[in-house]
Amino acid sequence: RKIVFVTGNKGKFGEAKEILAVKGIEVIQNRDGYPELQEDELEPIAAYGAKWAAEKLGMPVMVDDSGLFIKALKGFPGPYSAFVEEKLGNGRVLKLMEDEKDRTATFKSVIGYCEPGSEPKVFTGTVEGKISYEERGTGGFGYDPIFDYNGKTFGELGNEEKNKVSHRRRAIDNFFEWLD
Ligand code: ITT
Ligand code: NA
Repeated sequence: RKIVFVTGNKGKFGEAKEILAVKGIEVIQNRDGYPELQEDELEPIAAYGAKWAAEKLGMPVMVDDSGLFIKALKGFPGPYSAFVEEKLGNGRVLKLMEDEKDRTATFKSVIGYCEPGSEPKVFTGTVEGKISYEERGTGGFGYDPIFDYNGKTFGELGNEEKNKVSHRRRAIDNFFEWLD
């Protein structure tokens, strides 16, 4: 089975490719993008994007809309995670969190999947962690160096370890269960 993964994010693609290879699914990256709705929730963004891209490409398509939801910041950056990562970066997020005692945060990944002529499906995965006090580790991508999971940041975990417990892994497991 082959699935086109529409994403411009190399880190996301690499992880999905590794996770799905174990399940015997080949993923092909397409970097053409899709219109991202302005919504408070990731689910409708992923559903709309998958449907749009499936019809455009005429092939089964998956997308992954993800984000970091920080409790003390009322869920920010959430659906704005890509914008905040690009414009502000991890250092500025840590600055916002400077005086916050509650470091609780949730990483969330929503996989949108659609076959041409069908309705899109969405599959969610989350992982709970804490925002670290400084950036640690050089692995992964994006917010990984500031997301502490049981004492180690995702940047300090190897790819293999991150892929066992990550939001993306959990979303892909749900997706695979449905595909099967
Ligand atoms: P697409 O082309 O797939 O949309 P993107 O990077 O724009 O790629 P999103 O719109 O879903 O992705 O934004 C999610 C943001 O959260 C983005 O800055 C990612 O780098 C970051 N992110 C997502 N998953 C992550 C993970 O597993 N570890 C660290 N950061 C992550
Ligand atoms: Na994006």
